[in-house]
Amino acid sequence: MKISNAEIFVTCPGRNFVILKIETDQGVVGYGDGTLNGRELPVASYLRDCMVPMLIGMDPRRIEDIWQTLYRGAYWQGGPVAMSALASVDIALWDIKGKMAGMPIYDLLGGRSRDRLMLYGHASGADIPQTVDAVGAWFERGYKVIRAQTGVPGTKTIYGVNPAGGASLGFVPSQADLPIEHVWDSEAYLRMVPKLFETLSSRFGDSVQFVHDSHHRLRPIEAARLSKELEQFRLFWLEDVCRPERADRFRLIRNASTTPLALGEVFHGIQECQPYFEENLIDFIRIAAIHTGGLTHARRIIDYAALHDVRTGLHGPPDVSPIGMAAHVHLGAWAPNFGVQEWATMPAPEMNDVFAHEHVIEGGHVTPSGAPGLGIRFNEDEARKHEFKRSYIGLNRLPDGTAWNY
Ligand code: EZ4
Ligand code: CO
Repeated sequence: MKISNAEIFVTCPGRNFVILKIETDQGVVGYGDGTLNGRELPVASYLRDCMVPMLIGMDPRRIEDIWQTLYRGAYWQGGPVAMSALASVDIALWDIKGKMAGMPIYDLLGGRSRDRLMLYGHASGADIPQTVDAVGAWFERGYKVIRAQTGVPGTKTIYGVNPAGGASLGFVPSQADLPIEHVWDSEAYLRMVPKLFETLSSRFGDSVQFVHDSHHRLRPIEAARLSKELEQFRLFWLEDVCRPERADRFRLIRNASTTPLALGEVFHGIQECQPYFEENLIDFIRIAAIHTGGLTHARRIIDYAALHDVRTGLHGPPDVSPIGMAAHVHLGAWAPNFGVQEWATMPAPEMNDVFAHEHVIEGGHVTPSGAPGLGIRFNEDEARKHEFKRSYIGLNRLPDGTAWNY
C-alpha cells in the first residue's frame, strides 16, 4: 500500500485553516489539520516544499516510522511550523488507518474510557454584569465548567472579550489583516479579576466551576498574587499565567496557592512539558494535537502527563478546525487522565458547509461518533470556495507603549 497523492487546502470558512488530504493507491483517503493561527501559509509551504515530496510512495500504514522519518529527517527538529505540518500528516494517517480497520480512532488507541467528554464554553462581557449574563446562558445549557473573561476598566480592548461590548457566548478572536494593538495593564487587570469571580461565585455557588485565561501576560510575582487571591473561588483552572519558557518561575506561583494551573497551548513537543511534569508545576496540559505532531505525539504527552497526575484540557479555540477537534475527541474518549475539553469552534455558517461533524454535542458534553477514522467529513468543493485571508493575532503594549506578550 502506498501514498499516491497529497493535497493541501488553505481555506477560510470564517477563519483560516490548513487541511491536508492524503490519498492512497487503494482509494482510502484521510484528512489532517495543521492550522497555526496567523502563520498558516508557512505550514502550507513546509508541507508542500518539504514533507509532501517525501510522503509520496510511502506506506501509509507505517505511521510511527513516517512520523520519526519526517521529524528526525529534517535535522532541524521541532518548532511550531514543522510540528503543525507533521501533525496534519499524522492525523490524516490515523484517519486512513481507522477507515481501513473500520474502527473509530479511539478504538485504535485502546478503546473508550468514557461514553462522553465534558466540555467547557467561553463566556465574556464588557463588564461584570454582562459576563454574569453570558455565564448564565452556558449554565442554562447544562455546562458545569465555564470560562469567564471580562473587560477591565481603563483598558479599551482585551483578549477574550468582544470589542463591540455586550455579553458574548463565544470566543472573540482579535484578528485583522494587520495586528490590532491592545493596552495591557497588569495592575488594573489584577484588581478586576478577583471581583469577577467573587460575583460569579456568589451568583452560581457550587453548581459550576470556572476557568480563566491570563494569556501569558503576568510576571511571576503578579501571577502568584492572582492565584492566591482566586484560591477561595475554587477555579477549575487558571490558565497561562506567564509565558512558559522558564518553568522555574512557576515554583513561586505553585507555592503561593492551591489554585489549579493549566499551561501548554503554545507547546509543540514533549520536551517543553518535561519540567512542568517532573516538578509537578501544573495540573492540566493544554496542548493541541494539531501543534504537537498529531495523535502519535499528543498520546505520548498525555501518557507522560498521567504519570504526574496531570489531566488533559486540550486546546479547543476557533483556530482548531473540526478535524483537529475530532482528533481531540478521540484522545479524550481514550485518555484515562481526561480532564475537560474546551469547545469554541468558529460559529460562522460556512463552517457547516465545509466540515460535517459526526460527534454529538449536547448538554455540555460531546459524545464521540463510532464512525471509522476521525468521524468527520470534509467538503473539498466548498473549501475551495473560501480563499485564504491574511490575518494576524493581536499585539499588546504596556501603558507606556512597550511591546508586551499578547
Ligand atoms: O489565543 O488559539 O485558550 N485559548 C487561547 C486561544 C489563543 C488562540 C491563539 O491562536 O488562549 O484563544
Ligand atoms: Co489560552
